[in-house]
Amino acid sequence: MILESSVYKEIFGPLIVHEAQKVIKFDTETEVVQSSLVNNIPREEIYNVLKDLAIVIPLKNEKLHLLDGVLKAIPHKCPIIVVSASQRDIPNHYKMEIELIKHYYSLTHSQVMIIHQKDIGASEAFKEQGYFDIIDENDGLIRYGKGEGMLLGVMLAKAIGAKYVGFIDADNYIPGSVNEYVKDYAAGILMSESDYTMVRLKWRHKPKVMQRGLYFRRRGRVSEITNKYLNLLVADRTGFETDIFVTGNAGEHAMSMKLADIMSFSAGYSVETHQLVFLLDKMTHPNEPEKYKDVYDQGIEIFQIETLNPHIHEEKGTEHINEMILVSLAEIYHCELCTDNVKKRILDELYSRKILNKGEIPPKPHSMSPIGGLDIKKWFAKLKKKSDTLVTLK
Ligand SMILES: Nc1nc2c(ncn2[C@@H]2O[C@H](COP(=O)(O)OP(=O)(O)O)[C@@H](O)[C@H]2O)c(=O)[nH]1
Ligand SMILES: [Mg+2]
Repeated sequence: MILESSVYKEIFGPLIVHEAQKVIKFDTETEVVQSSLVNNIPREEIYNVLKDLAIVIPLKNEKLHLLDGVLKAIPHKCPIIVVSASQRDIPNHYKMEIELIKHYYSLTHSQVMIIHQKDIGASEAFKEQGYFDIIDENDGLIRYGKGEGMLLGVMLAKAIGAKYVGFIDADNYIPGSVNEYVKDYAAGILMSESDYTMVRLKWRHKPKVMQRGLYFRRRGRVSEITNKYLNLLVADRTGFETDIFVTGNAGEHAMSMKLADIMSFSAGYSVETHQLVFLLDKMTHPNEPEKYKDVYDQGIEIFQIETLNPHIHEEKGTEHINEMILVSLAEIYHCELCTDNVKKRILDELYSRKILNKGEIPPKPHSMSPIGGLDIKKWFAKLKKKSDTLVTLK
């Protein structure tokens, strides 16, 4: 794959944030490309990474056709982990997902596991380790929420020995784009000089159906706003305006397990913004710097890759968009780095969009502490022993 070279980057403490890099040529071999403007990452190297890159698919009542396309597009060597929050009463959507996955496995023999987010064993395994951040007080099981599903997926990826974990949403209409996303993750991982790596994707276009045909939008409604305030958060602290962050809501992203171990996840839909806010907040001013010596020595590299494919996913309506804006801005509003000036501007944004009434402030997001300290072997053994929904096919 030929990507634009990373020419510009900004450094905040141990964070090295690379400017967006476009995919120039999707599939290349090992030939030398004579240009300092681009970076060639040969197909062979990308394929070598795939077996260590587990793909987590968070899934909630999506169309089965879309899940089918996503599964079939993920490269064969990547272990797949589906974390489902789909309904189990009539009609039992989870049962249909299992049927689909079994059929997929019988045709491909591609390693795959599926678990329901309300799995009894999964909650027992967390509780045994004293980890309650993910537990729902009402039923004692794991809470619903995208962030919670992702965290469960990370634990399963770690349990099966994956070195990297990437996330792909289940509601994607273009299987070919899914195939690209996984390889973009691998390319980012290969570009990194640190063991602490994150690769976030920025889609090139998001097509909309208009009266005169398809219109290829460059920006999404939510991400445009989130990115603006993320950049403002940094600018207000450093005194230098920036537009470095372009992936504040990147649902499609991957990270090394070493980074996942020290990463906090947030509840629900704010999870992607939370990751960046958490890294800015906690890593630029860590409470226990000695704990993060290796992180400081190596740095945390954040790549933002602009995909070749357009992104077409399920449209979930204005209410969902407003919810995303609210929870993403709430992450920025409540972080330690946020200044009074940025807080005021966030409130103005939310009031003018009528997402909040005047005088209200965004609810404080719920965050879940890093999982690096948990005993993964014990966790997995407990989960398997008590599980009532896990299906593993390999
Ligand atoms: N496991 C799990 N997945 C979820 C949950 N909520 C949403 N998802 C999935 O997360 C992905 C992204 O959610 P989506 O509603 O499409 O939001 P958006 O694309 O970020 O606007 C989709 O595949 C959803 O099915 C949840 O509570 N648990
Ligand atoms: Mg979606």
